[in-house]
Amino acid sequence: MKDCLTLVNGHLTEQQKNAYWNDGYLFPIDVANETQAKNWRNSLEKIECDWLDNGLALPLNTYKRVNAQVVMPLACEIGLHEPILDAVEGILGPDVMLYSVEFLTKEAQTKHIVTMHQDLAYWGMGDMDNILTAWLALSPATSVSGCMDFVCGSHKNEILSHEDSFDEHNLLSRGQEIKVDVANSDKVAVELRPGAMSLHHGLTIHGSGPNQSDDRRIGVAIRYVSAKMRKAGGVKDYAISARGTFDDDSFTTYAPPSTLFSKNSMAKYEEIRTEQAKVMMAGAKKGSEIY
Ligand SMILES: O=C(O)CCC(=O)C(=O)O
Repeated sequence: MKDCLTLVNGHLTEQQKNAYWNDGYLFPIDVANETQAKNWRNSLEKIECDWLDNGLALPLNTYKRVNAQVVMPLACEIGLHEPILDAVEGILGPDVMLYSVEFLTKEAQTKHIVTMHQDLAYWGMGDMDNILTAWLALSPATSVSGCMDFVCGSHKNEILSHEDSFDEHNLLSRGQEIKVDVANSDKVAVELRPGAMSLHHGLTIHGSGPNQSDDRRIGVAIRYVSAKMRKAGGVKDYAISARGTFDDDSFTTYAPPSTLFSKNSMAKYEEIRTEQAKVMMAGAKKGSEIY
């Protein structure tokens, strides 16, 4: 595993910012110590234990897998964690919104994978440079446990053609995969210790293999947009204000939830899910739900 990058007072250096724009990613960045990462993991696992069969309108996994920040205070706590925002600000600038928090778990010794894709292929974002993903490890992310692989410089492509597989072992909503073969030698393994994160551009080609380890591989993918972001076709979307200022032209903002799965936050979740599904599942041959 590579040593974590040295930041200056928690902020990215010019050299690190340049590396992000050149390569389409940056890692490993230390944003939480071992105890903090363990506490977050424990809180997530307690929710999984308490709420698995607890009468939620949708399967628990749906809430964890997309827009968890709408209904889970834990997701907001992670998404608004200052050291993460300090690094994100170095790329997106001072006005940052929290767009989505996604808990991406691969159970020990399972076949789940993420096929090579570009995030922006289906998100309907008009603007490619004003969105990024911070992916935080809550358990060791290694080549054995199914860490992500990035393709260096691939964000310099436009959105490439993708194909939907809807494979049951694919963690992605449509099982989408770029129609280009990526050689193993072009893949950079994004190995992270718990509490470290990577940043990646929305056009960076990436995916991940199965978890062949004896521990769960737990990651939190946090999507941020800058206040400059405008969605294609003037479509409005939803976000939580994280830092700085923004106008309401493109994103409707809403407050972080104060309690887990509250009635109000569940109604907001449904509203957002319905609106986003119209964009994300446009043209899909099967189904119209996001996850
Ligand atoms: O968690 C993974 O393995 C893949 C995550 C991913 O595709 C993403 O964060 O964009």
